[in-house]
Amino acid sequence: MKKQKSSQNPNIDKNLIDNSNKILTTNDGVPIHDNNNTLKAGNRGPSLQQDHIYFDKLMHFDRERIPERVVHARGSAAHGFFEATADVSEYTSAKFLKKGTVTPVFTRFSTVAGFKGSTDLARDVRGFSVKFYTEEGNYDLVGNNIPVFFIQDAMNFPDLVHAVKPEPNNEMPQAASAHDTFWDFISLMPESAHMIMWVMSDRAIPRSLRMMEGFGVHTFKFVNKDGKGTFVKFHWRPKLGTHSVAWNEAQKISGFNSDFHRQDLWEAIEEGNYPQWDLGVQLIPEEDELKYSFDILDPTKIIPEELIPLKIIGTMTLNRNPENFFAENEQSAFDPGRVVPGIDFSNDPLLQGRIFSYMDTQNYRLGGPNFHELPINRPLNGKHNNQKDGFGKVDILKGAVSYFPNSKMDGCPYQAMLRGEQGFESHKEKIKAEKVRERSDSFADHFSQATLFFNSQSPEEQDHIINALSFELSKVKEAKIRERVLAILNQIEGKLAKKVGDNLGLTPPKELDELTLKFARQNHPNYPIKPKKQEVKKSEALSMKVKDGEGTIETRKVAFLIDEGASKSSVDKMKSALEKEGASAVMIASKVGKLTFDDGSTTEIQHSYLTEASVCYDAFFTPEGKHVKDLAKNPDYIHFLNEGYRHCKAISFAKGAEELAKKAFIEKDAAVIFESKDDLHNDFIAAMKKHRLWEREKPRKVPA
Ligand code: HDE
Repeated sequence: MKKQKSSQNPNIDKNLIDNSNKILTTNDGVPIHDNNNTLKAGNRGPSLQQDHIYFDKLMHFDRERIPERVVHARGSAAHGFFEATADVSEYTSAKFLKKGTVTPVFTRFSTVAGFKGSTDLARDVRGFSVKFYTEEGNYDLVGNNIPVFFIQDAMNFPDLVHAVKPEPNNEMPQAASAHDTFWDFISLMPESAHMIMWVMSDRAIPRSLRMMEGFGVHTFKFVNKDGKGTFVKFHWRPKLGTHSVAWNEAQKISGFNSDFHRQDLWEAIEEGNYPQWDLGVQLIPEEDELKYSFDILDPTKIIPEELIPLKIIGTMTLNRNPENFFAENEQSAFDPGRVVPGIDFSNDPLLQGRIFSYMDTQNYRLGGPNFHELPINRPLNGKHNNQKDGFGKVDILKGAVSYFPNSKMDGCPYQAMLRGEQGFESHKEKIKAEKVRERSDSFADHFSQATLFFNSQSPEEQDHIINALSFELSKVKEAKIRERVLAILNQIEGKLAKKVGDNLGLTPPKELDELTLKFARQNHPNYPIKPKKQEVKKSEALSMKVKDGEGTIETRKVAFLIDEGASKSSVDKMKSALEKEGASAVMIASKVGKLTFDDGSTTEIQHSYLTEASVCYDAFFTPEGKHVKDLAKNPDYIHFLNEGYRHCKAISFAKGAEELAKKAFIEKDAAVIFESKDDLHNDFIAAMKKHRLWEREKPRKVPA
């Protein structure tokens, strides 16, 4: 897909600095004659205090770091636009959702627990934040790639984060939940059971940021022009499908290329392969607020799509990489409290707590209250108010008036209501309540949806969850913590608990641990409370398995495994078949540099079996040619293949190259394509469309 870079952010363009053909200056614009030597008393003497040029440079350098985000520190971001495609005026007056409206966006994806320099492929939730620069101010949809959360009340958030982050005494482990403090916390918080199923599933190790769903998580409210509210859940659906890597693969990618996701997003946009997501909403009439077996205000619950299907209301396209990581990605400030007319909050206690935290942390992280004036955060429709001064003020407010009401400026900036215009109005809601610190018992069903998630997975996906839990819990040193978690798993699904228990050499306790119950009873004195009958037992949307006849290979990278003397026509035929479907071919050989094909033509090789890893590719093709006998003796080639086979990827061999499969550990299956037995190009593409043949894992785990 090649698209015109349409909607861009003029605030970014206006502030770009281009140094080409410019003289080097100090921060005050004074031209610098010598940028190599400090000012000294004699060329071997001490430095002088009057060296304003050196001080100017070092003063800035010494302050070049700002605090990283306390969570979601590592992120990758891009600009783009959102186009509204459906009429939702019945539900919301938000102007950017009016059918046909195009709104610039800035989107940041992140991992949660790791530091700014940690690996992209950590097992973790991914942040999915979108800033819409609408004509009525900025709207931030600050979501995740998982539709539920660990906790129900914001009061527990710092504890959750302290538990998952590296332990405070030795700052280990980095970007990993596989340690005692995280699982200790989880074992005492049964409300996290549903989220744990998602985080232990392959959702937590995406193939690409371009292949993840996004969710607003909380229930929000749409408000229409008559002030009528409708509850709404937001979903982003990637056009490329939702896909993940294998855990063994994720660990290896972290070693080979810890920027794997960042690079993938950057390169796709540079190449014009602009990632796209549809925005879907689930709409819940206000009168149905209490209709379901779960509470729609509880952020540990989904609304199954079988109950309320998605309505697609627009599409987001990311089509421009940032010019500068710090100015755009690092200084961007997302805040779920930033809503525009037509969108409001629900009373989800987690969401309510978030409304304070983001602006507060941004005030600190970005050095004061004027972070809204940074180009990346500035609303495109301009801002007009009497909030003046403070660190780093950029705007220059004209005139003597900075108060309201005033007569000297004709009451300006004026309130929307004074001139009959639309401003943000909070949705009117009747509240009759006592002031309490309590949790509603409608939040007390901690396991039914965890069971729904597990039961909705394919058998292979279930195995991955079992393996992930076994991996994580095996890193936990304290046996009691493992046992408490096993007891929780037993409430979700007996077989699941038993299999994880077997891997850990433990029998899962039948009942929740006394300590777990003690903590749960702080919120629900009668815990456990019998759950209501579930409306849905299995939900297709929760599985990532590609359905028959679906799937795309667009933007997938196929490694062509070649060497001197490979057949040019065999390579070209496969390459053009793949390119027709939007995939690309990367040549890999024994050596980097020039390679000669059988017809005497040459190509430049950038990656060799030694310097590149199979985990960076989606599928493999070995063409025919004289290179076959050399490859048969090349252990790095054999390792490449075996690893790809272990990770359940599609592998194809042209005629004459098929014997190489035997040298490796490879046996014929639905995603191993032999030209003599299959339709080489079409069957290879069909296997790739399925993403992975996960069924291969069970009978034949490869020693790779
Ligand atoms: Fe966040 N979260 N969070 N969070 N969150 C932050 O804000 C917080 C929660 C999410 O790309 C922080 O500017 C509290 C849920 C994303 O810049 C901080 C609670 C969801 C990002 C903060 C939550 C998220 C953040 C850290 C519980 C999914 C990255 C830096 C009440 C719906 C935004 C910052 C970006 C970042 C607080 C729970 C998503 C500390 C108190 C649930 C995607 O303010």
